[in-house]
Amino acid sequence: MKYVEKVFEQLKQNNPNEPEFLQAAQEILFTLAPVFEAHPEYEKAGLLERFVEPERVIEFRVPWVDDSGKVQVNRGYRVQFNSAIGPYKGGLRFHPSVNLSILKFLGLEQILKNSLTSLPIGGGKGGSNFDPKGKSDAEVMRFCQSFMTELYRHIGPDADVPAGDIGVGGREIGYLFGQYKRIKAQSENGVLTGKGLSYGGSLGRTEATGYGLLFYVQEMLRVNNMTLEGKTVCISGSGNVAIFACEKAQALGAKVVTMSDSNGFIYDPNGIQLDVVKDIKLGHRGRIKEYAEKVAGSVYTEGCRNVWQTKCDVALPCATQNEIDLDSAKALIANGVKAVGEGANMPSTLEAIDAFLKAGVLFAPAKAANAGGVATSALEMSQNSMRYSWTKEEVLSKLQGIMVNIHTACQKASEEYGFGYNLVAGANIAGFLKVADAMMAQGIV
Ligand code: NDP
Ligand code: 2IT
Repeated sequence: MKYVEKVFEQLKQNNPNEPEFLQAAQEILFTLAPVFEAHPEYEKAGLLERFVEPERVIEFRVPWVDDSGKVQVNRGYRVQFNSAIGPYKGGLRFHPSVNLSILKFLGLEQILKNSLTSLPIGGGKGGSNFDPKGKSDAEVMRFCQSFMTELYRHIGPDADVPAGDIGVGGREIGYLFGQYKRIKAQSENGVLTGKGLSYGGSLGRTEATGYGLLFYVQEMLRVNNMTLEGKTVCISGSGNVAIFACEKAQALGAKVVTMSDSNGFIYDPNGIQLDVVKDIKLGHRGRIKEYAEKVAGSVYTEGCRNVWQTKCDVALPCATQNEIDLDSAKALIANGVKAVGEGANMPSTLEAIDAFLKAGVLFAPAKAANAGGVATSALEMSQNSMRYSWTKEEVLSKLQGIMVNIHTACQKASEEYGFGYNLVAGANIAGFLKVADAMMAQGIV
């Protein structure tokens, strides 16, 4: 049995109840097989067995009191997966579905994504099964304060630097930072990223993941002699990533016709009016359904999965994991989709990715295509260390350079290891090689 197969079999036995983690590991491990053939010393060093095992997992109780005076208890986590190339770095997700399987899949992806940025950040992820939806600001604040009262002892600007993810945006980062600073009585603003501009945040971080996705997709289309100009684009989600993906897609001349939330999706044949979406989602945390009530000619459909039945040239899943299954992929392919760019983490199932690649659809995998968010987080850390800040133009121009470089690295690694133009394999290999080199240099730890 090949090394990667042996390690994957063992991983399945060790983690039988973690389907998302195994899914992410399977996709990564099997594209790494040629790397281990070229580097037999990696197997001797038990590199892959160590790579798939988090360095540390922290799980804790998060008690808080709701507005009615009732005690609520949630579960908090931080997965400190790999620190070979820098402090653990990765977002916090607050969503009722959060469990260890989901955070370990996200943490594993994050190691390679962070490596691809070429910046010195290791991989981590955390969060809670707390649901911010429908909670008052005061409840969210009390929850964040309780969460940080445990988390603070495990993080720090040189140890582990959390940021946002689903359910964690500027409001939550503000409350988390306030509590960290209060406990530590130190001005360590590099401990979190995604901060407000008045207390150490970086210009461009809010837009970075969505804009970065479009910079990556633009480059992928360019090397395949296409552009976004005049293309019809379907986007899922209507959160941070989706909104700024839409903004940049429109700026590049595409027509975005869908957006969604967990209840359903909107279709606007005239092109989404983003100011209306921003008003609904950023203005008052409303539901996407309201768009159809406000914009004539648009339609709302209940159920978010059906969004992928819409005819489009480019699909940008920006909501959550496994939102494109094989049936959705088949529908997109039948409708003539030319490119898929993953804004969300692991939005396509393994079967869906396979179908896209076999059909010759250009496919930009999440760990490369959505790396702009964490890359800009690392730029925020740099600015915090320098006690200086760059202009928005400077940050976005660095971001664009990073995204183009990631595409080049993915293409090069894929071709070098015999996969042709396959950005899934290329992202895994290019990301892994740097981590592997650092792990080999640091001994058996
Ligand atoms: P937000 O919380 O801002 O938005 C999430 C969006 O996705 C909302 O529209 C939400 O709808 C929808 N959504 C969430 N869960 C589900 C679900 N189970 N089914 C259907 N729709 C769902 O999060 P982000 O925009 O930050 O994150 C979106 C994706 O991008 C995630 O996969 C995240 O890991 C990834 N990502 C985020 C980065 C960042 O910088 N923020 C960086 C890189 C990747 P509803 O409001 O109804 O829940
Ligand atoms: O999945 C991701 O890359 C993020 N949620 C962003 C992490 C970060 O540290 O900015």
